[in-house]
Amino acid sequence: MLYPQTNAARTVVSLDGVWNFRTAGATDYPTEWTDAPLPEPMPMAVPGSYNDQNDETNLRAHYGWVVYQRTVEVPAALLKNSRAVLRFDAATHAADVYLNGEKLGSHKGGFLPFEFDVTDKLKAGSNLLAVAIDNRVNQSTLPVGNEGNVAFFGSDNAGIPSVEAGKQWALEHTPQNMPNFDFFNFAGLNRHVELYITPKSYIADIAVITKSIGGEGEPAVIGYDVTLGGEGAAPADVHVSIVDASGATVAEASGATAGDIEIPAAHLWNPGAAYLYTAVVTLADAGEEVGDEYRQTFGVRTIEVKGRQFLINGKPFYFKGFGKHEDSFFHGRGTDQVLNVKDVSLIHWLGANSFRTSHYPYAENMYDLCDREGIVIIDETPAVGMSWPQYTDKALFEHHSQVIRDMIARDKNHPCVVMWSIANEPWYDQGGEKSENALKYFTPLRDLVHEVDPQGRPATVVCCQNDYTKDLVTRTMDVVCLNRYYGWYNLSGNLDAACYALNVELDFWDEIGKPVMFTEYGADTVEGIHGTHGEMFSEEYQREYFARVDAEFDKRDWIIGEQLWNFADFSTIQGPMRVEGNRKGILTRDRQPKMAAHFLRDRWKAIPDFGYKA
Ligand code: GCB
Repeated sequence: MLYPQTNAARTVVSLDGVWNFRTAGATDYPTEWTDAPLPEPMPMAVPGSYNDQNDETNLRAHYGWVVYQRTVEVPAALLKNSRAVLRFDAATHAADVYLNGEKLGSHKGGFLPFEFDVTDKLKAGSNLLAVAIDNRVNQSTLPVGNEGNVAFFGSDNAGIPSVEAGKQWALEHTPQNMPNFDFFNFAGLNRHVELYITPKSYIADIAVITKSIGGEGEPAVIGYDVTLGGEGAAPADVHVSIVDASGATVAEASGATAGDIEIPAAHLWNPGAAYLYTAVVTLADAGEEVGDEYRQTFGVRTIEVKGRQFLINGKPFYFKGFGKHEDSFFHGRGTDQVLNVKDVSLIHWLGANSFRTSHYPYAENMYDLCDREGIVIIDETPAVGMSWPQYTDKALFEHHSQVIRDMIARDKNHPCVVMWSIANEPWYDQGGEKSENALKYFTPLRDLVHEVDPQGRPATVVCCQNDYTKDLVTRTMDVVCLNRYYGWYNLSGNLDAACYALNVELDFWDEIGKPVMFTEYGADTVEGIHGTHGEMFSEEYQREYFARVDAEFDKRDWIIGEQLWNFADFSTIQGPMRVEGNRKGILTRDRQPKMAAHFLRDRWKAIPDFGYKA
C-alpha cells in the first residue's frame, strides 16, 4: 500500500487538526452521532491518543467506544475527473467510518493503515466525517487482552470467595481494559488522516527488490513490480526512471509493469551510511487529462541469514540497540515528528544502529527517517500477549495472517527493515500438545512471511523467558530472538547467579546452531536512585547489569546482536510493579540519559556495525 504523496499528478489534503470528540458506550455508540453534529463535543487533536488530552474526563480509564467528527471542505476542482480516497494511517483498535451519514466500512487492528474509495461519495463543499473507535482488547484482538477484569478477580488472593461472581460484578460496575501486554492502551486516531486524489487510472502499488549487487560503485540489478488500478491503464503506459540522490536519472525502463533494471555504478544502502534512490514511476496519459505518477524511494542492499551470521550486503552485521515504544507525554502513542527526529538523534548519540518496533508496526514517518539515517529496523506485528488456547483459534489465525500481509504490504520497500517479527512473547513452552499446537500455529505464519515479502527477508518470533527445552517454535525461526531477564525477574539482584543461569541457557542455544540475538534484557531504574553497591532500581544496578550481561554476549561469536529493553521509560497500566510506568529505559520518558546510557554509549561506539565477531 503506497503512502499518499503530492506530486505532478496527485494531491494530498491533510485532515489533521482539532476534531470534535465524545466518549460513547462500552459496547456501542449512538447512531445519531454519525450523521449529525456531535452534541457538546470536546476538542481532540489528531494525530494523538485521546487518553491524556483532557483533564475533566478520565480518558485513561475509558473502556469501549468514542466518536470523532469533523467537516471536510472540498474544492469542486479537486473532484473533476479524479479518484478520491480517504486514508487512515491507523485507528486504535477498531473503527467504523461514516461520510455524510453513510457507513463506508469498518477496520479491525490499531496499527496499520486502511482506506476507502470515496470518489462517488464526496461532495464539493462541506462533508461530515465521523469515525467511531473501540479501544477494547480481548482474546480475538491483536494485541491480546482479557475481558471481564480477569486479572482483578482471577487470582486466589483477590479477597473474595467467588471468582466468577467477582468477574460479573466487575463487568457490570467497573468495566475496563485488562491488556495482556505491558504498555498503556493508548487509543484513538494516533496517526495522520488524509484525503488523497489520484487520476482515475492510477498506480496502485510498487515493489522494488535488490536482485544482485557488486561492491560499492559497481553495477547492481534491481527488480520492479507495478500494480495498476482503475480502467484504461495498460502495461505499455508504464515508465520507470531510477533517480539518484543528486537528482540524476541513472537508469530507465518502459512498457512493462515488471522487470529488471541495472544501475551501472550503484551506491549501496548500509547501516550508518544510507543512500537512497527514487523510482519515479509514471503512467502515460491513458485517455485522461493527466497520467499518474508515484515517487518511491528505495535502497540498494541485500539481506541474508547464512550459517550463524546475519548479512547485510554480504557482510556480518551486529545489532546494537533496543526495543522502543511510540510513547510520549500528552501525545500518548500519537505520531510526533519532533519526537521521532529527537529519538533518531539519540540513537546516533548512543552509537546504536538498530531497534525493534516493539510491539506493533510504527507510523510510516519513522521508517522514512530510518531509511534516510541508516538505522536498521526489526518490524513487529501487534501480536503480543498470546497464549496456548489461542493457537487453535482459526479466526485469530486468519486475523494474524492478514496483519502480516498488511504490514509487509505497507513496509516492503523500506531498506531500513531487515527482519519481520511475527509476534512478541507468545506463551508456548508448556510441552506436549500445547507446544505442538503452537508450532502448528507459527510455522505457516513464518512461511507466509517468506511467501509475501518480495525481498525475502528473514522471519522471527521473539520468545519470552521460558522453559526453552519445551519451546518448539523459537528454534524453527530464521533468527532466534530471546527476551531474558536473568538478574531482574529471575534471580533478582544477584548478577553472579544471573550470569551462571544465562550461560546454562546459552549452552543450549549453541547446540541448536542458529544465529541468536537478544531482543530484550534490562532492569527497572528510577533516575536519581543511587547506592555504593547498586541494588535493584538504582542507576548503578542498571549499569552493572548491562556490563555483566553484555560481557557474556561477547564470549560467543554466534550472538549477532544486543537490543536491550528499553530505549526510554514508557507508560503502562497501573500495577504494583510499575512506578509511573515501566522504568527499564536507559533514557527517562523525557529522553534524559540514566547512568547506563553513558556506559552503553562507550560500549557501542567501540563496536563496529560489521565484522564485530568475524
Ligand atoms: C517483556 C515484554 C515487554 C515488557 C518487559 C518488562 O518481556 O516483552 O513488553 O515491557 O518484558 O519490562 O517486563
